[in-house]
Amino acid sequence: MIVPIVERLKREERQILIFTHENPDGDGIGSMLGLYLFLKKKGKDVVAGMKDSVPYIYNFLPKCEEIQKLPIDRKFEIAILVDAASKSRAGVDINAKEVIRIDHHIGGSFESPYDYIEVGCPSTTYLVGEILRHWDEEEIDQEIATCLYTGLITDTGSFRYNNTNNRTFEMAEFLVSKGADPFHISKMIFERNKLSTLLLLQKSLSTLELHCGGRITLMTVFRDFLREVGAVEEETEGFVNFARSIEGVEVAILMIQKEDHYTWRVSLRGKGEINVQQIASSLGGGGHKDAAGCRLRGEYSEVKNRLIETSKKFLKQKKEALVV
Ligand SMILES: [Mn+2]
Repeated sequence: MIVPIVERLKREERQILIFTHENPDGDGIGSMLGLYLFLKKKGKDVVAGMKDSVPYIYNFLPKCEEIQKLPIDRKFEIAILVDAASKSRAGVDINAKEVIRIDHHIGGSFESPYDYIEVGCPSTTYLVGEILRHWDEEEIDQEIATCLYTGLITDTGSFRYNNTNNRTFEMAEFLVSKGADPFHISKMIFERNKLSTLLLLQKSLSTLELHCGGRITLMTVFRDFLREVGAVEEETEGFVNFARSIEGVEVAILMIQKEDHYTWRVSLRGKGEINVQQIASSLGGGGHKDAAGCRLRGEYSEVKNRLIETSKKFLKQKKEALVV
């Protein structure tokens, strides 16, 4: 329901915090900034914040330098969480009396009666776009459109994934009519690679393993790789898609080793019938049907085997379901 959140934000006169998940992607930052810029134009007292700094590939986004680093030592009356299933995904404590969630992830917690959640939506920026269009289409300018378009293309893999449909293109058309420049935005995100990113990809590809007759692929980014090529963790964005791109792959897994060498950030991507969100959630994570993630702790081979065995189990279940 779009009316409650729009009416609520129109009425709000206190300071509003907008925040997103840690390791932010184009959709998280795009939704946060798009909403932030619009609310500012409407005269609202608004702060945008996240745990991490803005990743290099998104540093072209308008006013991204205004994003504050969380935690902020202040209590907010109201906060808006975008593109995350629960406020714990922020990676820091959020000191807010009330949290409203705008999101398209499966499951997650309901934070407020004003939540605007639609699981079938291509991106959270799509939902923010709907809210702003419902409120005041005239106020959507080139900067806001650029932020929202960014989330739309990053979450749909540049209109390639199965969340791409007529609604995706209708929103893209609208945002382009408001000044979003598809060529410029794609160039800024995808055509400014650092050499260190390519060297990191080279090392990571050398770890590629195929399991279950090529239906499962797994790649690892060890902490040492980052040090050896002078890269940072955010440069691994999109690596998992190389593992998924191989013919016949149904589940692609990327393991990223954290600073303690014992914690692993895991990305899962699906292709076809399999629902990787179920795999992730059985391991304490979450996400969407084709893109999900979780965090695991343990020795490398132990965590790797757990991921492969769990994926196998879900592939087997899928096969049995098809036979029945
Ligand atoms: Mn998203």
